[in-house]
Amino acid sequence: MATRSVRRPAGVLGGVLAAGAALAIGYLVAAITGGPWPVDAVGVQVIDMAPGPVKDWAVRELGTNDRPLLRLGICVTLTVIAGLAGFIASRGGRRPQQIAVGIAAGLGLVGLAFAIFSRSAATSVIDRVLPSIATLIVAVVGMFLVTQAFKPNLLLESPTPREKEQPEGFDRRRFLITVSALAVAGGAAWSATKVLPVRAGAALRDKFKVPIPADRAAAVPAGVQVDVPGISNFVTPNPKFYRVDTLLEVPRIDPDKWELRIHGMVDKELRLNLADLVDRRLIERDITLTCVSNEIGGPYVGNARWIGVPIKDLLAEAGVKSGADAVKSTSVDGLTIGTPISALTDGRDAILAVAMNGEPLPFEHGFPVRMVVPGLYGYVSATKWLVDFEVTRFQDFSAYWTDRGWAAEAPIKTASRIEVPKGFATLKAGPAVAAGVAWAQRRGIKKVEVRVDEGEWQPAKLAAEDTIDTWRQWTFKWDATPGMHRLTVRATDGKGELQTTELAAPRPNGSSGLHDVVFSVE
Ligand SMILES: Nc1nc2c(c(=O)[nH]1)N[C@H]1C(S)=C(S)[C@@H](COP(=O)(O)O)O[C@H]1N2
Ligand SMILES: [Mo]
Repeated sequence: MATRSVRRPAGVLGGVLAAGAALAIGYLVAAITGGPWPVDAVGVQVIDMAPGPVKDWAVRELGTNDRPLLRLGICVTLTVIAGLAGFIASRGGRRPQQIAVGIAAGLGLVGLAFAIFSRSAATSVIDRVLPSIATLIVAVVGMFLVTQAFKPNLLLESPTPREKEQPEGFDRRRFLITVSALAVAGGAAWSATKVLPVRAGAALRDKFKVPIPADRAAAVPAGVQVDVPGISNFVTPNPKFYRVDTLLEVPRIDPDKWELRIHGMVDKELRLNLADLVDRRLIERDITLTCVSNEIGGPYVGNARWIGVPIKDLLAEAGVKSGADAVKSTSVDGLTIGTPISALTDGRDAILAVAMNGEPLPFEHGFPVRMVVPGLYGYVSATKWLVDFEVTRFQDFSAYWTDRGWAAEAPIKTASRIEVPKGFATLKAGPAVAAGVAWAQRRGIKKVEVRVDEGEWQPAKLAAEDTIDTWRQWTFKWDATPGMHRLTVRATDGKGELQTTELAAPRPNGSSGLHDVVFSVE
């Protein structure tokens, strides 16, 4: 029959648009409430449950791109299922219609369940469920309307005998109205999230004024930045700072509502709001952060000027009970990080940071308060969106990444990276300059050496040192002769210890081995 060929694609289109409108409207409600978009709620579970090797692969191959890809994958999966539901509905009749609406309701309920149980930054239960409830309602109503275009239309009629009296057919007009309405509603909701300042965000961050630290950092010495095109900025601009976290949404905490509880094995529990916190002695320091997931030569390292309260002051105020050897810190989304108390009290500049490069912390980097501890990889020290700080013992808990096969304690390994030339570049023959960075936070960098092909190690020229907690740039002049060449770099830390050549993958406690680049000279 003639209409069959139209009905089926129409059903699929209707199902897809119902899903699209539901997801878009859910996204808008999530933007307004700060609650989790159901897609993100599912995504967080995927992240939490992904086996280590899969996650390592995603971080390595996709980097920060794994976030949009994960969202896309979930959206596509949901939309395909909804399209299938629409296809079923296009047969007309009670059963297919029930199945289609049932599938829409089922998907919506799954989203709601994930929103309730997944890690999320939403603080109130209402915010947590509203986006999924909106999604659920639009999905069910949308799918119901789609089914209404396909005859016989018996969804709301019970007596079976009447089924025969109903004409088979396709209500084209009704279908067009429905899909147009879904497309417009979905499109409008999606556009609204782009144009309206709905993410009450910016305003929240503007509420907080960066305080003036009592103990300022010295000016960054002249000569820390080498003048070679293609080298990193010595101070990483905030928008370029690498980012590693395990949520798909970015928590947006209201600084007026933020509170930190310092408790556990302490003499006196502290509860601090943001004003209380910055009312204490503030220090300003340049500290280079590094991620344990960074591959040899990888990008997950950045250097910033931070302002914050020394953690040792807060611990002294609270009074650490004997026997405690760890702090378990928790972020607003429930992620936990374990840090040795020794690293927080041995005199290094471990801080609860409130500013990054002269601004309040960007939302992506932990606004309003995060930890920064020189010398430890981020996953054991740099808790963003910090809300809870418990003095405890390593043996009494295990943190988020420790549960996923990463070491409980992880000092940063000495590393060096070639930034110029890039691998597989083509250079002109003649005098050439290579350049890069090296880091060994807490120890500093004393020497960097470069090797051309299998030649002798030759000293690179070190740029000025800022502090032992920051990375250090270097340059190396050499004479490039035609052909394929390889440059390899190695660093020696401030204690005189050479960077290890032993090859290690990031898991469990950081990659090691020498970085090299291969390129051709013409
Ligand atoms: N709340 C929270 N804090 C977190 C993380 C996270 O996933 N969630 N990731 C940690 C890791 S693995 C690193 S390397 C640093 C990265 O900080 P950045 O994103 O500001 O560069 O933050 C740490 N703090
Ligand atoms: Mo990390």
